[in-house]
Amino acid sequence: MYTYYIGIGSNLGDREGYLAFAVSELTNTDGVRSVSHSSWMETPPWGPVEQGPFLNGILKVPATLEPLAMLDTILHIERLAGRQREIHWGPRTLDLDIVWIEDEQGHPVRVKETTLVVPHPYFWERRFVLEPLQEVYPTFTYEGVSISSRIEELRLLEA
Ligand code: A4P
Ligand code: MG
Repeated sequence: MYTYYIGIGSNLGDREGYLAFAVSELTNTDGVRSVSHSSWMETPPWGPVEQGPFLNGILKVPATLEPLAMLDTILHIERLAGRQREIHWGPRTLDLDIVWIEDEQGHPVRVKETTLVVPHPYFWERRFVLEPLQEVYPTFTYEGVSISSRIEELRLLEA
């Protein structure tokens, strides 16, 4: 059994509907035990692409699926939501990214495959990931730094 922390975001169309769709599809996936999630947060677009605001959150998903099988699952759900891959970092109906994985003992699981890198390479730089992650995992620490102090640091950097 693994615990997956999956970043979810949408900034096109019925954003809330797409997030609810992803929760329901994942809940009905074989090998997924349950899906709980943070609140949905309205966030300004991050990165170089000019685009509308996102609705973001984090899903907490205990599952027996291996990481590459979980990746296939979320890519399939993105496709069902009509996701088209055009602009890198650009607008999307639904984006699902595996941010963090723990094994049954609560140890981090690291993955470095051509199609999957976990922890997600930018997660520690992004408030739109860390703020909802803090809701579902308040004791989270990364390389000795607590999630609350990292969020504070990012807020100061952006101010
Ligand atoms: N891939 C590798 N590692 C992973 C992982 N940990 N989780 C591969 C999921 N996929 C992973 O992704 C391309 C490929 O990455 C996948 O096929 C998989 O094999 P993609 O979703 O098609 O590409 P993308 O979305 O253009 O890139 P990426 O890196 O997912 O974009 P990001 O980093 O998600 O950035 N601002 C706000 N406020 N909120 C947002 O949610 N999102 C983005 C997109 C930009 N700005 C944003 C937000
Ligand atoms: Mg993605």
